[in-house]
Amino acid sequence: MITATSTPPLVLTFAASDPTAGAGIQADTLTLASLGCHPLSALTAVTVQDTAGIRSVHPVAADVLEQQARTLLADMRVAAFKIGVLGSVANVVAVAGIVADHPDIPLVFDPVLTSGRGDNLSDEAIIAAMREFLLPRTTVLTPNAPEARRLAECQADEDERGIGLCGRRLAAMGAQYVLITGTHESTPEVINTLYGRAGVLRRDCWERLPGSYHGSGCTLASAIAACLAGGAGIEDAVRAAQVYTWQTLASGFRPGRGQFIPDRFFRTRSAGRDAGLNETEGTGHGR
Ligand code: PXL
Repeated sequence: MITATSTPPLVLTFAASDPTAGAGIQADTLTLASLGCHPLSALTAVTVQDTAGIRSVHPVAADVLEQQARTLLADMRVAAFKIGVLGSVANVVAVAGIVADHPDIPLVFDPVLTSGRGDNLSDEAIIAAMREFLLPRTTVLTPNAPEARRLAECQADEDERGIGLCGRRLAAMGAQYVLITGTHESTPEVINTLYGRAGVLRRDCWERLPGSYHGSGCTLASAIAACLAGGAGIEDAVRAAQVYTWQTLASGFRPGRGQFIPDRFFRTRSAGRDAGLNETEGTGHGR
């Protein structure tokens, strides 16, 4: 007999495929699942990449993207949206139209402009479309400091006042909350600052880890979406998502010749290790 169990919170992510599963839709899916949500996805683009860099980006046609999302939304009650790489101006406009039809669903927008390795993921036309169509509908915007400067058109210094100007400007452009991450800044610790319409709401400092990570921004934004979908308030969601993300990075692994990948299943894997399930040598071989 099949028994119905309760449905976990549903989070719909609009993102591009990253075959390494370091970033993109795979990163979102892993993060959302590990935090107890059910991940729905609308694919915006296909990338060809390995852990060392991106070879090419192939946007999905806007009408196909739109059909994916609208089909899901007609069937299921989504608790939060998360947006990552969109791939084209037409895709920005299509996603903006979809989320505008669901104004009560919180929206976490990670405005990815380049990869951590410097590959371009959004040109100036896409950035202009993000400003015009998506920022005014965003609940939590999660740029890193260089993205915040470009998006806000603000040549701000690295100091608190400089980056604070970008945060306030992005809030004035329509985002309800702006979490600017400090990974790319030269401070000894990583300082992440949350701005609201009235200014700074909280500032969190994190030990700077030595590795170079692929997908930390996707992990953070998806974790915020998962917490919001689970009913947390903005500040609690932002705090809990940072704790989780830092732990995934501290447990990160290097599967290839390039960057480290955050381990979104660090809890399951350490529990498995404790139970002796991940042992690669010793007993248990079939031959
Ligand atoms: O980490 C940002 C990001 C998001 N989405 C995709 C990516 C990257 C970075 O490389 O490839 C698909």
